[in-house]
Formats: sequence, C-alpha cells, structure tokens
Amino acid sequence: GHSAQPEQLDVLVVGAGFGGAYQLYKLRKAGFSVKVFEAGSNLGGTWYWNCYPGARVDSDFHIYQFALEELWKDWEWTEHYPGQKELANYFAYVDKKLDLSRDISFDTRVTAAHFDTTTDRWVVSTEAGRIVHPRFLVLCTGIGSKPLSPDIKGLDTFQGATHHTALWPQGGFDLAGKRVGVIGTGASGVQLIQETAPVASHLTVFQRTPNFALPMRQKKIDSATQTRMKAEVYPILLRRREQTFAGFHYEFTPRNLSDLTPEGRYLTFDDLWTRGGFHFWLGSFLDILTDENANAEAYAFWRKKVLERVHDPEMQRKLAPEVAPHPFGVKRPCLEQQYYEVYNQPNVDLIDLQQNPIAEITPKGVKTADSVEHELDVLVLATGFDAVTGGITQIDIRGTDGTLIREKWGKSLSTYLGMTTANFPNMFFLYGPHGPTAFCNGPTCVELQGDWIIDCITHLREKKYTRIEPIKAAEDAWVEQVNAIFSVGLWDRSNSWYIGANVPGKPRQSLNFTGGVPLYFRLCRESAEGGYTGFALSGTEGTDGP
Ligand code: NA7
Repeated sequence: GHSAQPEQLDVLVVGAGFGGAYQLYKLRKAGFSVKVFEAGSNLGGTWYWNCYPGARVDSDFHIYQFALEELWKDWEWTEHYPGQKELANYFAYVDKKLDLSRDISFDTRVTAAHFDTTTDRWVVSTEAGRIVHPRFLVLCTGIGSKPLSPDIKGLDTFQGATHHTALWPQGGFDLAGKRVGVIGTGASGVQLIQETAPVASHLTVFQRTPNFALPMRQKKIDSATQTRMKAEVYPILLRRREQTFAGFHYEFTPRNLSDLTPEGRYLTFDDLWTRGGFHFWLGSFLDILTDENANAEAYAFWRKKVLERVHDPEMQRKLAPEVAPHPFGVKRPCLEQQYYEVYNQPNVDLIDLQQNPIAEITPKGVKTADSVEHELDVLVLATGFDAVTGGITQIDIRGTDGTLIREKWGKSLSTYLGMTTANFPNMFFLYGPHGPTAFCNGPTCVELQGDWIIDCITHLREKKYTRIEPIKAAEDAWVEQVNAIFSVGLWDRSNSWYIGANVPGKPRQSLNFTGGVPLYFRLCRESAEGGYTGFALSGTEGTDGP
C-alpha cells in the first residue's frame, strides 16, 4: 500500500464463504495484496448465517469441501451430509490451517463500489465508512445472501418472535415446547420442519408450493472409511466433479427414459431412489428435465413413494397432488430425512395457501382466509432469498458510465461468461449469475471459477494491463447462448428462484447457465487460452499498478 490515504490493494474480495476463502488463499499465495470484507462475524458465508435448527448440506461430504489436499488430508467428517455446526467447525479448521482471518475484516458490510476511470481502480465503501481502492473487485457474495421477507399485511404486529431462517440468532433460538409457525417449504423450511416437529408443542406449516423432497439416506462416516477414501478415491472423486453436469461425482444416466421398457424405467428409478441424495434428480434419465412425458413419469414414481409414508388423504393431497404444480426437478428439490412422517403427527397442521391463503398476521399469530387465527409463539420465515443476483445488486455498484448494476440487471440480466459484465471493469463475481451456480455443487464452481479469475488477474499482472472488461458484443452473444440452452429445458414451467420468479418485480429469466459444468468451463477456458477473447484489455505499466 501507499502512505497516502486511502488504502490501496490489488484485490478486494467481498464475502468469506467458500468462494472468498479460496480467493484469499490463492491470491495471497500468488503474491497479490488482498483483503476480504465480510458482513458476518466469522467465516462460512451461508454456513455462518443459516444456523437454524436442522440446517444441513445437500451434497455428499467428500465433494462438498475444498479439493486442496493440504486441507482434506487432515480433516474428518462425521456424517455423509454434514450439518451446519460441522460446516462451521470445518471453516474454523480451514481458517487456522490457511491462516485466513488476519486478512479478513469481519462485521464489515460493503455498501458501495464505484469504478474510477482515471486510476482504473474501484472505490469501495463500507457501512462504517471505511474506503479502499482495490485494482480488482471479486464478489463472492454467494447464491443466497439477501434474505427475502414476505410482504404480508400485519407482519410487524406479531407479538411473538419472528425469525428468518437465514438471519437466525447466532446464539441459537430454541423451538422446543413452543407453538411454531413456518412459512415456506423450500430446502430451509423442510429442514427446519422435520427438526422442529418432534419438539414443538404445536407446528403449523404454511405451504404455497409442495416441495418434491428426496430421501437423504443420511449415514455416519467413520474414520477408517475416510482413511481408505483419502488413500484411494478422494483425488479421483474431487477431479470427477469437473466432468459432470452438476459438479457432483456422478452424472445423468446416459439414456432417454423413452428408450427403455416400463420395467427398465422402473428398475432405474428404483435404483436411483435407493441410492438416495440427488441421484433421483441429477443422476436420472437425460430427458427428465426436457421432456414432459419423461418428467411426468419421474413425478409419478416420486408421488407413489411419498403417498406410502403419509396416512391422511388430505395431507397426501397437499404434499403430493395428483396433478403436479410444476414439472419435477425444474424447481429445486431438497433432501429430507423424516419430513413426510411429520404430517402423521397429531400436533402438526399443514395449511395449503393455494386453497386457503394468509389473510393477515395478527399480534397473536397468522389468520388465514377461512378466518381461523393460528396462534403462535414463534413465526419462522423460511421464505428464501433474492437469489443469485441479490447479493450483488444490493450493493451500490456503479460502472464506468455511472449506471448502477441493479439498474443494468433490473431490466434483464447480462454477463459475459457468468463472471463479468460490460461497463464494470476489473470486477469479477463467482458462484453467481449466469454461472452453473444453482445446478453446481458449491465448492466445485467456487474452485473452477475461482482459478479462472486468479489466472486472469495473474495474466493482467504479467502483461502489465490495469484494466479488463467484456466487450458488449461478447456479452450479447453469451446472453443469447445462455438463453438458448435454457429454452431447451422445462425450467420456465415453475415459479422458482432459478428464474427470479420468487421475487416480486424481478424479471423472469435464466439466472443460471443450464448447460452443465463441463460445457461451461470449456467456454471459459477457450476465452482464456485465446488471450481472453471477448474482453478488452488496456492500460500500461502504471505507477501504482499491481
Ligand atoms: P426457497 O427455496 O426460495 O423457498 C422459499 C419458500 O418460501 C418456498 O416454499 C416459497 O413458496 C415460500 N414463500 C416465499 N414467499 C412466500 C410468501 N410470500 N408466502 C408464502 N410462502 C412464501 O428458499 P430456501 O431458503 O428454502 O432455500 C434456498 C436455497 O438455499 C436452497 O434451494 C439451497 O440451494 C440452499 P413457493 O415455492 O415460492 O410457492
């Protein structure tokens, strides 16, 4: 840095989850001056904020971690699908092992970033008024860092406790013995509901759309198993992530459902179901996500399995309706452990909001259209996020012509390679818009996109460039390609956060690259290998260049 104020840096990273931690470690190692600003009080990102009862990862333990051998060789997991506390412990371990915290400012929320065209640097401000001038800005704000609260009349009049799952009190908040209401049945709602039902005095679930939840088949992982896996398969499994659609260690079944006999279809479905996890979704037939008939068969199989576990016909109808509200798997399914059994409990009510919407929230609880007032001690908002883009658009990021990114993307989303956007030079984002993001195991994308960004910044340093930004034509072509791939799937047939449909006023469009991890990274690599085709690189060796 320079003696003159304010602070100069090569790179400022925003966010200290998987993405930010990786950037810090690798950029520092490559000799850059780098700092991380993190709004939370600790590392972990999603795994810091989402400390609600039952929070758990939906990816298998061995692929949901950094592929860095210096980390995995000495770390042991206890469960196949680790819970939030275990992830928090993992981050504490990573912090210690890689000595990350010394370059992270916690409790530091970035509120604005303006690009200064005269210096080719960002002017970044925090909530507390700190200002830094990094050459590059890397946004690692993740998929769900802007929680979404429902716009329901009377919400602020409720006299009990109200907690959003993603803003859960860090010290914990006990739901045992209480009358609990939960709005939302996404992944967060399902996890919290199945954990809370056995301990709450009463549980009322307000469901707008049933979740097509899949059996997790949780198991304990012992030390001997992991020692063997580390010696034999860890490196293979971790590399394999790059070669599969969703960055997992397994791929879709390489057949169309329609190519098989009914018996063959049944046997495949049954096998995927028995494996558990996302196999029934991300390991299924190729045409599940593109062909209505194939999709309907997957739904029928799923529905039959769920009906077997739920006794009451009314509950069955609400949880697994004969006519699916949307195709299977085009809205995110989640993993469950004893979710469906919850609805056989006498102290659990399930309100179908399509049939009986919330009229208002009162000081005592939730009043539904049928005039019933559901009295509650605690109201849990499991209502999700302004996902994928919200973490970026909630910051006042201004590009070269003074336009705010939220204005640019408010009309329609445009990026180049899902990591950059025109008129916002020297800015990268990962695990965000137009990347494989929502369909990618987090650490897979964080590392692959992360390495691409680090290689790019390193290239600029070598060539003594001080500025990079995508060319408008390249961005237009990328958007066209993203949308063309998206249109092949059935994605548009649901109201999901994948397409922004969960946020009132958000344009409905593909927020993700739906062509899978291998194609995505081939396209990114092609640009880099061609000397960063699609980008304008400029600036000469400056007096203050990195
Ligand atoms: P999600 O998946 O966005 O789920 C939010 C849930 O809240 C979903 O069931 C919504 O119903 C419901 N919701 C949202 N707004 C309302 C209102 N106004 N009224 C009633 N119900 C509402 O968020 P999660 O936190 O569960 O999961 C997010 C991702 O994080 C997850 O997929 C993983 O990738 C990790 P809807 O379905 O829209 O009808």
